[in-house]
Amino acid sequence: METNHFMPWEDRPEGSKEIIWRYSNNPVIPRNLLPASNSIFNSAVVRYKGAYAGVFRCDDTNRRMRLHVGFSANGIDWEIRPKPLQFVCEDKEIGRWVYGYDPRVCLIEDRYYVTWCNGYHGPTIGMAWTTDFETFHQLENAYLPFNRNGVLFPRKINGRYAMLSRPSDNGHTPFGDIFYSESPDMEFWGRHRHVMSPAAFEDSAWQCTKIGAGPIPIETAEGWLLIYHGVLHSCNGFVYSFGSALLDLEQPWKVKFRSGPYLLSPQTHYECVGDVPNVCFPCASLHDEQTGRIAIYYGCADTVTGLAFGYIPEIIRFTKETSI
Ligand code: BMA
Repeated sequence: METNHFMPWEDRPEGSKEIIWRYSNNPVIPRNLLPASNSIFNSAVVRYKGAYAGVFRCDDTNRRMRLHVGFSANGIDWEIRPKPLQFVCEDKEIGRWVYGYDPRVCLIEDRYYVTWCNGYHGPTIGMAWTTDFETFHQLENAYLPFNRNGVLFPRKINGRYAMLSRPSDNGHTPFGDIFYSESPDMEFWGRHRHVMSPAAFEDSAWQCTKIGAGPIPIETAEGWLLIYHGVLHSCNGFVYSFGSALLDLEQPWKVKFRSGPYLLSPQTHYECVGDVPNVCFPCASLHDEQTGRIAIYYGCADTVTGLAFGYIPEIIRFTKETSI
């Protein structure tokens, strides 16, 4: 059980009725925090040793997609290592670095597992674990290409590790459903189940082109709370927003509720203007069970990292009341 109250937090602005509100000092991570970073976004943050650690997507000034390790005392001010993360891998074929992006980090028992979109003849889900954020042991890729948005559950379900993913194509995929897979050992993934398709345009247009899991799902009495991104294909290109769903605790491929309205969509300058305009892309959250507080880290316009806050019980109520 979570007892640590120490997490980044800012109260809902006075007069606001928003379920999710933005940190007033967004973006928390600027694009040029590193000497050679073009952009830092779509990144993963976890509690670590009474403070915070993270794996960050840093695109460099060659526009190569790299992962970097970072540390923070308060979850707001980050020190990111300038040197890209290098995985230790027993298999040369798998360990050969091509590109990596959109990391998630999930604590399961005593290991922090990193999943990311890993270049191996196209994007697939790379896997690694660490206990100290120094040595990262790379495992086999979970799936065949093409796949993105591999998101682990924080405990075994029915005796097996569990992961959501989003089969895709080799480009800017114009489709995408969320699937569930199980593994006895973090190497062999199977028993694939369909979770969710994009919504019908008439019901919920922000999520009608493709969807993908965001932060690690949170276990609640009402089911797994999943924050996920959804995409609308407008006449100016893709628009990435995010919403919420509740998945069955023992059979997480069964969707109990799914929000019709988005929780957050690109509306501020730093979400609407950047290398890829109109993107809010959540990859991590911190929460506190006692107060119900949640802090969501999300990539903004593929350029910087933002932070938004809310209360889990309010998000659950919203998900149920607006469910499609
Ligand atoms: C997706 C991923 C994300 C990115 C988004 C918007 O396909 O590549 O990394 O944030 O597109 O460009």
